[in-house]
Amino acid sequence: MATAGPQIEIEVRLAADGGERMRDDVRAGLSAEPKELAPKYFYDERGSQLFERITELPEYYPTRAERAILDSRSGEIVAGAGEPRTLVELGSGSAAKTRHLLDAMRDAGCLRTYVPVDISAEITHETAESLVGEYPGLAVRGLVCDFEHDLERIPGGEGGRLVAFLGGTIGNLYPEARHEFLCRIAGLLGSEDRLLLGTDLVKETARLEAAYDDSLGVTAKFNKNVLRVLNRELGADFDLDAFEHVARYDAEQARMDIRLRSLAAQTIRVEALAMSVDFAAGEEMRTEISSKFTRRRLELAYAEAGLEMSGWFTDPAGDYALSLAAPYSSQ
Ligand code: SAH
Ligand code: AVI
Repeated sequence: MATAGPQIEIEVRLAADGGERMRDDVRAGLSAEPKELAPKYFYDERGSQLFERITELPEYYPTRAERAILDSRSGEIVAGAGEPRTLVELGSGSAAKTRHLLDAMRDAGCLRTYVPVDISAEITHETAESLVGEYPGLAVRGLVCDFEHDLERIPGGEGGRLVAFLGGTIGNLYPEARHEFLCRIAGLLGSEDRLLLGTDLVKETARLEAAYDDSLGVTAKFNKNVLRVLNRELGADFDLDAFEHVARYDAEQARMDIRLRSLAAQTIRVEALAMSVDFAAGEEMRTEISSKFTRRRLELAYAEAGLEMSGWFTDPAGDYALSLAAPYSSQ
């Protein structure tokens, strides 16, 4: 446990395995056909900063749409969640939009504890420091971990918890992993707890593809950042200029499919894995999916995981949705 001040406690679960999980993931991903890397490896300090820049791009509407909903409906959301004392946030990042929820909890007089849960240590520490300054009396109990593995370490809380998973990050999980994740969340929620989930909604292909292939090339840099991470962490020798960013909407699967395409035939050495990997010219390696939802599809996903939707909030254009959900037994 690392304690960063009287009101901040941050538990760091990463590196406990000496990077073994990353080596296993990358070895499996680079040996697979087609090759694939997990999106969680985008988010070192630079990756988190690039994501923050993405959220400000004119083409990237999800952050603005979610902020608009939180800005106008946080009071209702907090009331619908039973005025919880603890806000747990999965994939919290800079918690920029979270302030709306914290404000509403403070205004309702229920705010006690904020629990940011993120894989990026740097941004979690920065977020914790900023928030204790902004919300006098707030206790921050952070967890730096991979939320697909360490969800059960999230602290409990008296007086109800709101578990927020914002930004549409659930869309970055494959359907099976998403189902498992929702089941585990359902298992964690007590009868007074609620899930608040942000999901991007299905829309026309042109807008979706523009949101993931912006004219300034920030998303391309974000995508290639995973190669930098591998160069640094695993002693790989990826040349970032030898790959290009590809972002296509797969309408059948209702998801963005984000890849890196090798511009030439090349062999990459990954020292820490004692591995050489061949790429053919034009070969694509997937680095992320980003699923898009409809209300019906989400209700089904909830039902399959033992959850029931108890609130649905969208922006005026219907681009994005926040939904509240509770375990079946508490309805
Ligand atoms: N919630 C913020 C940030 C979204 S970006 C927003 O809505 O703007 C996705 C965040 O999830 C990043 O901060 C990233 O570090 C974190 N993340 C991605 N995969 C993760 C994982 N497996 N475990 C924990 N955090 C993860
Ligand atoms: C974090 N996640 C919800 C983003 C998304 O939209 O899927 C990540 C991202 N990838 C490219 N642009 C943004």
